[in-house]
Amino acid sequence: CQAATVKQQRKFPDDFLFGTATASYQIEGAWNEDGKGENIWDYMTHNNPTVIKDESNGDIAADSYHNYKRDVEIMRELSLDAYRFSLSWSRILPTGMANEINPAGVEFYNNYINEMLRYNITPMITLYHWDLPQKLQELGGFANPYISDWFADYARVVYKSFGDRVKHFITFNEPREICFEGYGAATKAPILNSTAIGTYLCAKHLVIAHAKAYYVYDKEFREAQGGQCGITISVNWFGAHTPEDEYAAELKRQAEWGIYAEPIFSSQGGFPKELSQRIAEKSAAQGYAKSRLPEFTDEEKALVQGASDFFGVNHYTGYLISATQNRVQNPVPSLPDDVDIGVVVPDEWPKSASTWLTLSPNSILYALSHLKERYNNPIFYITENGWSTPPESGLNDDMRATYYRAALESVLDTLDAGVNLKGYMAWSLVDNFEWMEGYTERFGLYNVDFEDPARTRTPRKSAFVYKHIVNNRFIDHSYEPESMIMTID
Ligand code: PNW
Repeated sequence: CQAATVKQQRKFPDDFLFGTATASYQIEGAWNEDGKGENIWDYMTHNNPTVIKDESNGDIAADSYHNYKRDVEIMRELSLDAYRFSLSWSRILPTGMANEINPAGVEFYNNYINEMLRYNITPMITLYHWDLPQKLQELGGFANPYISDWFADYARVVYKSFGDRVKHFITFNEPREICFEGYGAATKAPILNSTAIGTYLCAKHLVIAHAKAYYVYDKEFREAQGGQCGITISVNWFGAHTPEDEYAAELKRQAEWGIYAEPIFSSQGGFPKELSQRIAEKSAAQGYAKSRLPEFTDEEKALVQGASDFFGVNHYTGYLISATQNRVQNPVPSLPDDVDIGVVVPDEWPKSASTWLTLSPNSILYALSHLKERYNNPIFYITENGWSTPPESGLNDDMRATYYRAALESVLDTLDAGVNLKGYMAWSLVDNFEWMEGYTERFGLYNVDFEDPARTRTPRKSAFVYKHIVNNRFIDHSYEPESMIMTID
């Protein structure tokens, strides 16, 4: 019918950036080559291998350190406009401190960037995607307020080395996963499990570190380099299960992303109000002299507020939040106990290979419309979005193609709703080390053969589907690849 045809022909703007994303520890390998220092994932996986589901690690991973030219060739096969990747801090600064730069590390990233630029692919750099130099962890990592100075010094080296050619910098990938999973729980390195205050201490120090790195760019480099500096926050959608659950859903949103977004993007600055109040009340009842959530000084609040040129959003899924149903026993005290809500996932939402990831209809539109209203429509990039399959499903990944088409329809709805969204990065270019899940879950548009020393990459069906959308700027739901042979257009 007419209406359906019109909908199918909705187009992505010509200047909309389509790309894919990866992270250093998940793809590079070469963990101790050419002067790279040890990071917290090297340390944890080597000293505590059983924390990873298949007891694997990123020592070799997809070996992108030696395959970077093939990776850029894949970007060309996919007709990508952009590529988001992260830098390994300890490859550039082996001890984490800026007094000693590893020239081979800088050279590797120069080669990688120059190879992308040769083919007109816009590089987007993430400075920190979870692989802290181990030496800095030994000093407390994000629990030490000096992390903000160490990070700003590292950022200066990065802008100075690459900013002549790279115009998009993202300071941190996913503060929630760094702070809650790494410090407040034990589900990411450094598995501190400091449930009472770990998340909150890290949150404060991390947003200050972001702001200091932002101002290094703003004051020392922007004029000469003319780029942008932002942050990527994981924003899944948390909707109310029933109208009575709206407050519970709001608390959950504040605990998941508001705690990092509000200090930077809100007009008043500081931590989100309802969450701060809840933590203060619980802390008092638990006998603490002060709230477990540290406050910002006025000076810190002013430093952080407004310190970003764009809002990077990693979005994968949605959940329904209930004040009463499905509540679980959490450690006391902890962030989950402070929030104390239940999560409902309807049975009809298709399931991926990851426990946390279902296809939640329209979740991109819900999440980004909410952020647009709350934070006065800043520039947004979707810096990650993707779907996992089990290793045995190989190159046949119809469900990933279904997921990407649904997600990109939601992106079109989001553009129609007036959200200032400038690009979309699929997670991920190739299969890689999926953190605590090792190699048991695959996110790649390309399969990687991890048994093969060459780590051969082969396109999945979804790679052809994504390429077709990128090339044609619309979503053809009936497109089927004619063969599985990929070429460069
Ligand atoms: C992201 N959640 O993490 C990371 O940035 C990637 O490194 C990772 O490989 C990818 O997603 C897939 O997991 C997330 O619980 C971790 O909603 C957890 C969630 C979302 C993203």
